[in-house]
Amino acid sequence: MQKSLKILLILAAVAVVAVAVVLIVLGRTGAEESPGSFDIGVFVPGVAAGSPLYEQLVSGAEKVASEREMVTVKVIEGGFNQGEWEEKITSIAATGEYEVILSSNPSIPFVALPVAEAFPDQKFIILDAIIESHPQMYTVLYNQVEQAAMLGFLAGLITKSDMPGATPELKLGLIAGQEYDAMLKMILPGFERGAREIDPGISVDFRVLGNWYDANKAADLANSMLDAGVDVILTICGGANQGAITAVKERGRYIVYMDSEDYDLAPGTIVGCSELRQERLVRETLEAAIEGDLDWGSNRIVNSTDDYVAFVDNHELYIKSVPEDIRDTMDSFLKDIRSGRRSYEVPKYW
Ligand code: RBF
Repeated sequence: MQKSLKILLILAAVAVVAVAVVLIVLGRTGAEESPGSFDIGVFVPGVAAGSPLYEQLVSGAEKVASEREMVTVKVIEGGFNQGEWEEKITSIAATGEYEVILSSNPSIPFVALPVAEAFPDQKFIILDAIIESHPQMYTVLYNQVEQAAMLGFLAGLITKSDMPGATPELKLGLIAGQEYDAMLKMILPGFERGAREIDPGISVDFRVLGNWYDANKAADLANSMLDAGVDVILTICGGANQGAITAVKERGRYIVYMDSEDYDLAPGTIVGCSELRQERLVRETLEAAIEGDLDWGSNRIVNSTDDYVAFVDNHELYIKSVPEDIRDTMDSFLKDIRSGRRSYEVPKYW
């Protein structure tokens, strides 16, 4: 009886050791695989749908993951309550899973500062943003003076034209989701500068929505501008853009659009798009990070001469909607910008 109990105990001990060995081996295998993998946490500061730069942020990262076996992407939408963003980025960093947190928006380097301090191994790639020098961050700013100037120049030509929606007043409009440095130091002044190259008497009615989603309020703002004689509106308010576009379309006036080639959203109403090649920038930057070639702590400004900022003039709806004489004037203006003969400096506002 005692002997069989002993045998039973020995067998149980052997079983425990065997299970432990199996678990250790499995664990090792897992640990051996992870050093080769590159995991990217994409933090969308808002929601991706309807915000062109965020859509490109996600698609660029997903393309990189689809091309490289060891790369994974997890997209986390931060939502519209900006007060929660730091906490959400903290919980992404706290997992310790992501080689890089990728995001896009001028406020994110500063929202992420305390997170970087709490997690000194966490790296951040932040596009559409700039921070002086932070060893855990890499930022890229688009020259949006230039981007907005291209649209201002076109809008100036249209407001002076005899196109059916052009009013006698020399008034343009800009609707912004909120006020922020890139808007006040680059986009608004760039839009005004481009327009005033056509006529110094052109004014820009600047309105702030207060959020990035309220399409009804964006329509109200657009309508009040249209009532005052505005004929071309630049709308930069994310998901709320649709409200402004619909209002402008109903009144037969015009929209110029930022960040993506979106003439199809409202053919004949959207008469100019200046694109940011964010998807390309996401891909190039992530590839450099994966290869270990990214210069952490540095920043970069990209523009038209390197084709990260581009007016889309080869789209059939641009050619169809905008009269030939205006397109001809745009042509030579764009040639000057692309070649660097005409340039718009980014003022150092950070
Ligand atoms: N742009 C969007 O299209 N959608 C957004 O939800 C959005 N949220 C923003 C939040 C903050 C705090 C800031 C500073 C900018 C935001 N932008 C947003 C603007 C975006 O960064 C960029 O300036 C515009 O898309 C024009 O290129």
